[in-house]
Amino acid sequence: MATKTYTNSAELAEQRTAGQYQGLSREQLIEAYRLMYTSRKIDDREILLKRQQRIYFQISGAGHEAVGVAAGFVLKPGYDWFYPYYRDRALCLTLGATPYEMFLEGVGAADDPNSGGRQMPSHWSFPRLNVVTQSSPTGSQILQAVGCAEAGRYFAAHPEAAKKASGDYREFKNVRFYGDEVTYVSLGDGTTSEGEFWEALNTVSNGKLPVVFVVEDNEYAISVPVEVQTPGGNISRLVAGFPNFHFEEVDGTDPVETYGAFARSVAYCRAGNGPAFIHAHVIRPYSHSLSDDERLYRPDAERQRDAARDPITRTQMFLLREGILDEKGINRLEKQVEEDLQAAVDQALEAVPPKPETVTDYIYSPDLDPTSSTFETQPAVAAGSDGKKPAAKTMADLINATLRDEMQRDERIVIFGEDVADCSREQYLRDKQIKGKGGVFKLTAGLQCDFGSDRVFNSPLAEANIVGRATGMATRGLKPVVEIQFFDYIWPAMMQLRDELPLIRWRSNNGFSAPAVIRVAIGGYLTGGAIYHSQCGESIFTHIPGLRVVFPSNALDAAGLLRTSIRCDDPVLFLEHKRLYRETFGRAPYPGPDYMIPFGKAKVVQPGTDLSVITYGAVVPRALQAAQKIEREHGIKVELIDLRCLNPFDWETIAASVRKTSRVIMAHEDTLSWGYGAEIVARIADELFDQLDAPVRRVAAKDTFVAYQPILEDAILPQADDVYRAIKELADY
Ligand SMILES: Cc1ncc(C[n+]2csc(CCOP(=O)(O)OP(=O)(O)O)c2C)c(N)n1
Ligand SMILES: [Mg+2]
Repeated sequence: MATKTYTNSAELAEQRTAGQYQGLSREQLIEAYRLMYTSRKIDDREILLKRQQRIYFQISGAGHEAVGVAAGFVLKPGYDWFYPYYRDRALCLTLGATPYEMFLEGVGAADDPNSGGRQMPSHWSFPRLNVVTQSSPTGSQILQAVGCAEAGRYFAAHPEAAKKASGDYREFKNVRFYGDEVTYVSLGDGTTSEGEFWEALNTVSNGKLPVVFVVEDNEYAISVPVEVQTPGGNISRLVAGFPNFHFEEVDGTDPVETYGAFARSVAYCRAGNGPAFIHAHVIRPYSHSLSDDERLYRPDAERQRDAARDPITRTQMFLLREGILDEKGINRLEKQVEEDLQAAVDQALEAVPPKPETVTDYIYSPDLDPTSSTFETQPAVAAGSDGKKPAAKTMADLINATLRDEMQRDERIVIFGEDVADCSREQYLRDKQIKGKGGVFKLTAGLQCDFGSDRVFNSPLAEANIVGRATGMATRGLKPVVEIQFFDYIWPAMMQLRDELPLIRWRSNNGFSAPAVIRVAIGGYLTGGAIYHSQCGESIFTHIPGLRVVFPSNALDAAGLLRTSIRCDDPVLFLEHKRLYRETFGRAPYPGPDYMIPFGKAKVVQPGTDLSVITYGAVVPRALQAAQKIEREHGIKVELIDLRCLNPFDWETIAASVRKTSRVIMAHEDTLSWGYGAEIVARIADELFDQLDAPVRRVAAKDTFVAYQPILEDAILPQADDVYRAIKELADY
């Protein structure tokens, strides 16, 4: 490993970079070459191994080596944080990852520290170095890096919050922070076209966050050249207007020049001045990956022009020219590297593959089970102020009260989202000119006033920004409880929700975890909500392994399940039905600051013997109305089950009820086809076929959108009458 050059202030860095070779010693320059050469030779060995079918994929860092080594010389492993994309092999080597560890990922070994055989090679994850698990979607790492930097700043301001605590996720989440750490994030030129890149620039610029952005510009995104991605062809020109940045544009095939750019940039960030942006011009001497043939879209002349700038040969020539190494020295160094790599390859090819029975390990926390009795407590209702019965409160009230008590108990909780703050212009609050907003549904009202603007704040109007930052924060040990204003607008965050947040633990083989809570206002029956304020769609999220999905129907359950969501060690999608926020149905007094309901435990709303109705959310009161009416009119006794939690769900309660009644209806507000009920009904058909006296029925929304005109909305969404009719038909079957 290289001798590290730690730059602690802008001044020191400037002194160093002003000297010969930007302050790099001759030993460091030799070490730079050794690392760059090692990186290139690992790629070459992997290419050979792929051709021999000993590994299954290859993507190289060729041409990008000088950037990685320069960054690795300036930044500190295990201190700073790293979100490096797949071309950053040289960076990881410089930080302390070994060639053997890289070959382990290639062969997909059980001992692969990156992912235990779960991810392709070059998808870096080295917990000991603070290299955070990386994925394949281009650009999804950037907002997480922003959240990571925000968490570092938060812990510096709230050191008490970093302490361990027992009884919740904090027991299993070590927090490390130093106060001046910097977060590195890199991406390719093509990836600057992703919206999340711009959402990230927005937040680091506004928040002056210590993030070093590195665009490794090899002028191609697979076959698409840079001018198609970047108007004018130069990303530096486009981002130049963002305030608070330190900008560098360098020849990224020159390790010395690039080192200088990193030294100045990191010093700027570390001193707390704001973010930095390094635009490094590099080359891509090999095709995009082994699945690509660049000769199909790049003529020879262009490829030869690139080859003339190859950082390996350039650096070799530089060492010879400067008399730092002679030819013999170069040969000796290269021979040693190749011998070491041979040994690493031989060892990796002997490595044991992971066992098939481990495939479901680490989808969820192995340490804390939110379905366990740890999360089962009784309500502790305090008497009203006059000693009388405490007042029943709405779901909105109890969610607000639960957030308040949890924030009091756990200083790691931060809340952000669109409009969730009382008022971003704090002065108005201080002067008592205004009362404050606290959410479009007022669920977070008063929390900014009570806990401060660094714990409750507005995000930009960008949903990926909310979930991506939350993921980065949760990875560092914070507990973000963020809000998506309407379920209908969750989709810009879908990449983060489907490919990132719930996968962090599994894909890193338990190296990292991100137990964030995403609160989402969902559902219709609004008379006037129309298409874009009324959708359901929960089954899209219950289809994602690693994500807990909760959907309470009443105030008490919302309080108990929200607390479990916050204290548990898994990511949770907490769905709050807008129509139920202030409904008379299901109001309850506040159940106290420790009331919890375990996940995956349904509630039998009403016991019955003739027929089971399984439902959740806003259909619960509608089904209850139907069940009461049918008992009055026909004496049919319905057992009504509120699932409350959709992933995991309470199969035992469903099965026990079906065994008892032999007739079952699955009812939900979402559309019928491919809806949540399909899974439940399929399982009943599979496992309880012998118990049934009638076909399994479903009541759900029509397979269309929720319309504005109330007559249409009524016709589209399932009503109490629809449930009533289904019960009658099935009872008569
Ligand atoms: C969101 C997403 N879209 C498409 C892809 C397929 N893909 C993988 S790499 C790549 C090109 C990336 O180009 P660039 O950002 O310039 O990085 P480079 O590979 O050139 O270093 C594409 C399109 C992907 N991985 N993720
Ligand atoms: Mg590129």
